[in-house]
Amino acid sequence: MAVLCMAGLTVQAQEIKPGLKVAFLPKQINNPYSVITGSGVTEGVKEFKGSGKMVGASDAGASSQVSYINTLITQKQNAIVISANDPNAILPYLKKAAAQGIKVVAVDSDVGVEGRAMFINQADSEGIGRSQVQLLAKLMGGKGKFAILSATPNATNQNTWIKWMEVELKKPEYKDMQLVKVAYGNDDDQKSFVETQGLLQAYPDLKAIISPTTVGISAAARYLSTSPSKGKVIITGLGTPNQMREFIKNGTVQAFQLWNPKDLGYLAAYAAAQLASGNISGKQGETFTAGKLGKYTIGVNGEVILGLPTTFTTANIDEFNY
Ligand code: RAM
Repeated sequence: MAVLCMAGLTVQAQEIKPGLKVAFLPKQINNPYSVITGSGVTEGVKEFKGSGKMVGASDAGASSQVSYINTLITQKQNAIVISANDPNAILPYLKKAAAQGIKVVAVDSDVGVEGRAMFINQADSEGIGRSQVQLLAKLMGGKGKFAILSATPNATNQNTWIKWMEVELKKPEYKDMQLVKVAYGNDDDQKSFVETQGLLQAYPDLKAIISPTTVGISAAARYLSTSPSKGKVIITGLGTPNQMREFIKNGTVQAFQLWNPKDLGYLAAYAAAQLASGNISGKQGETFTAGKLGKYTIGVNGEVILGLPTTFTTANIDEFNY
């Protein structure tokens, strides 16, 4: 950290060391959401003149990230940016990485405080969970049966959001809404598609499916778009505008939400670099700059929040391209 003296003021400039090796290990490599987040990581790494890469398995399996972490340790990466499929499965390996001086930053789906120095969260988890229910209630007219189509059963992010959905659902205004089932599509397109079909068959009077995963919501919308339930059953949740555009345009989906995954990756790359440069340690109250996104303050348990999610409808979907 250099100290600059400007007009009598002492300012601490956070210089990022050149040549830092930053690896991004998403939940799965072929998920369009991961690809967009990865492009944000790459943009950040280029700006601070590091070398970046994205590695990972094509499935979101509980232990599929382990061998990649081991390889990144061997390669002596300066930082690992990771989104957890199953925090327990990877914790010992992340501890090993940290013991060798590698800075670990969780992004999107936390690995737990013991496994990382910081967690870059897309938005406040409570806010995501509650606003998902608020949107669902609006679309359902506050009445009827609905199911959740989630990602993997141990995904930290989806489980936290579902917990907050359940808290929100206890409010009296939702008394006529009934959650009948939480199904898991494992962030696998085909499994999510089949689970959607199963839900519609098992609950013929199902009024809505809420899927807080970009893989689930797009598979569910694809199933619904050619089924007799189109226009009758509501699908909402978290999706990317590019994957959901056709379903908004053809009337299968009315509204869904998301943040900008590219900004999320960009912010995580800067956090990793600031840690690896020794400018921050991940403690609450520390601040750091993240290029064009500006200044962030580290919150409780090393958490940093990107910003607010957006709701996409036919009125604004064409303003977004990711
Ligand atoms: C999927 C993944 C990811 C989640 C998004 C909303 O792509 O499960 O972790 O943040 O959906």
